[in-house]
Amino acid sequence: MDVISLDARAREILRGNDRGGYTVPTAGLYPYQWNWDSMFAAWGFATFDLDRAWAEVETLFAGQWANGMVPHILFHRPDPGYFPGPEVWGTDALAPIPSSGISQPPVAASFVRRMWEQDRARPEAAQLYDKLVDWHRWFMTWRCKDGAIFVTHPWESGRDNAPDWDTAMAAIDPVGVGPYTRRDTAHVDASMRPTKNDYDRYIWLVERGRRLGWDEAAMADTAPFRVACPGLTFITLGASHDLLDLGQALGRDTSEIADWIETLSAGAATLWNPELSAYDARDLGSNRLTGTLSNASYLAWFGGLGMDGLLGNLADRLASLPYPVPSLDPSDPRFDSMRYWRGPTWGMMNALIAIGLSKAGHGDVAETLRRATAQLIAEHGFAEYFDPYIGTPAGGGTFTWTAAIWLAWASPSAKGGNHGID
Ligand code: 9WN
Repeated sequence: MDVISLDARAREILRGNDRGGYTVPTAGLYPYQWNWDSMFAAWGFATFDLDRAWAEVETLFAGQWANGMVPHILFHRPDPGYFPGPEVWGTDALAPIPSSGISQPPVAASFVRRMWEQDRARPEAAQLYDKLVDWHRWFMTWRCKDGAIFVTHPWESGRDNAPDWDTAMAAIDPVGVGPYTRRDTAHVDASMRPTKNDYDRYIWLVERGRRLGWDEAAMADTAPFRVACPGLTFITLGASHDLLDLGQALGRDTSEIADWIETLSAGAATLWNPELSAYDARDLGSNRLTGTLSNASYLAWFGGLGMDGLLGNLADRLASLPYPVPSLDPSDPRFDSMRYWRGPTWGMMNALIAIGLSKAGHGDVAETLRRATAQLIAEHGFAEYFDPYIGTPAGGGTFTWTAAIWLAWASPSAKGGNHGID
């Protein structure tokens, strides 16, 4: 397929996954609005329909809780094809739109900033600004320890079965969970998905939150799962930089955001693993680093940071693999090239890594990554994720965020936002 046809196909995928004001990640497997997927969708829509792009963000923020949390899933319409649905989460008393009880990486401010730059006369960014600040404040209040952002459920990281969580997950005894029926393995081969062991613990954590009424203070007491996440830390940090710039342009007092940036920039050091020469996750239960070099480690530049050694490490990866960046270091014994966040390449992570590289002045490396991602999608389609060695498409097909990052960044026709990725 040539570039014009690929661009047209990507737009067709976004339109096809549009359910009216929100976009599903892919039909069947994920029938609801997911938080960070939606923000990539907005970035993609913004390349050809800015009205629709803003509508996506507004629909997501219509689901914001009074405490500032923006849920990771909004269950706009009932759908029996996904488990766990709203009845399992039990958030009715708190959620303006039926939703999950946890959040997801707050990339929103970064894409809102880009959309605002496309047309500064539009009112949406100013209208959303306070909601974005409230959400970031929720992360800083309830998910920040020693300056790093932690997850209370693997789903909150967006990297569900990443090895970062293995030790903390193993410490959970999922007593009393279920019985339940998974739906994901009816859509996708089980070898590409998390295991039953993982799911028992995912559901056990949801049942615990529900039992505690999703009261953050109550859940923080004796929290069974708390892992500081490099992805969440760097995304919250990078998005805070964008929020601060936006706030200043809107004439707001941004001192609180400046404090968050300082806290997170210093706190990221607690995730540096000298043995890996990379940022790692830290299990707050044992206070130990997890020994994991993931694609989230390379989001440091997105957060405005970077460390000697990290760039060389990434350059090696780009040179040695046909379809980088793998979600786990291939030399790690836990690497599995087709299993979700334990090896496969994710186009949207590549886009975030490249945005960071460009911001940090490593435009040449960002361009290498863009070309590799464009080749992967052109050869293997708009899948959810891909085998990093042979490019085999995996997970769901006709995937929203893969189509979106194609349009906004990977396609040779993309303008690349305002960071010169073209
Ligand atoms: C649970 C929708 C979501 C993404 C996540 C990805 C996967 C869900 C699942 O799909 O998670 O939230 O059921 O597997 O890991 O990043 O937002 O695409």
